[in-house]
Amino acid sequence: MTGPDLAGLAEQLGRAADDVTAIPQLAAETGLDVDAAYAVQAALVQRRLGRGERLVGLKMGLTSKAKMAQVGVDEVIWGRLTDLMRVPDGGTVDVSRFIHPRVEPEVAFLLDRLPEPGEPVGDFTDAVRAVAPAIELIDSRYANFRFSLPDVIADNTSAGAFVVGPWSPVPDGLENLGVLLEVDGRVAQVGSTAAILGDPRRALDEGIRLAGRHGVRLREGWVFLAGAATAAVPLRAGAQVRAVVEKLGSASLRASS
Ligand code: 0L1
Ligand code: MG
Repeated sequence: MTGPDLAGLAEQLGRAADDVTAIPQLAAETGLDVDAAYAVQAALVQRRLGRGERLVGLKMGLTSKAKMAQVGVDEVIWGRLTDLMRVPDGGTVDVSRFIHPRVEPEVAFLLDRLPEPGEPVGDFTDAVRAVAPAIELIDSRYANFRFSLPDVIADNTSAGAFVVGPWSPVPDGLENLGVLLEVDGRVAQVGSTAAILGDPRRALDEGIRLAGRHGVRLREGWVFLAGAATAAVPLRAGAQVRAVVEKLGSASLRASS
């Protein structure tokens, strides 16, 4: 019996993103499981690297109960970030590149020296050089933003774009900082960094552990998106978005009209 055509699935997902056209879910039809889905994700991102993009970090997904409830999936997942996904703080995102974009407020880490996979992070401030408020733009390549766990993993955890605000030294506590997502100056979501696995620092342990299972080692200088503190909100053309994290400041983007 042959397994799913992993390269073919990566190609379908890559074309969906290129053509800005949603596709039906793939996993149920093809018998894709979680391990095979991470292999599809690797091939999908390799397709981008083949076009000259560079790997610049890793993101965690579904780290909060709000996010899990929003998409009906209940496991923490991880995906890859490339340089082309990064939008400067205060910059404009071309929304015509995305199918049904949503934005969510996050906390970003700038990685320093990291332990081997399987070893505990130990002192967080040895592993993380700086912390920043961030916005992630997610965009599922599946119709109606609906997917199973293997589907969303294969789709690089809906990664679309991200903005990182100003870096600060790691503050004393990160586990219960207030978070706001504003759209056009109005509060759209309110949350706390406690929603990110109880403490965003835990997301790094999980990222090292889960990515390590697939042979991926986090690198010094990478950006690590720890996960969203609230549910995501649809990004409309022309919207001005700001994520504010207590003690860390804010990050912002504008959606092209
Ligand atoms: O970053 C995230 O939490 C997204 C993970 C995938 C689920 C979604 O698309 O909302
Ligand atoms: Mg996210």
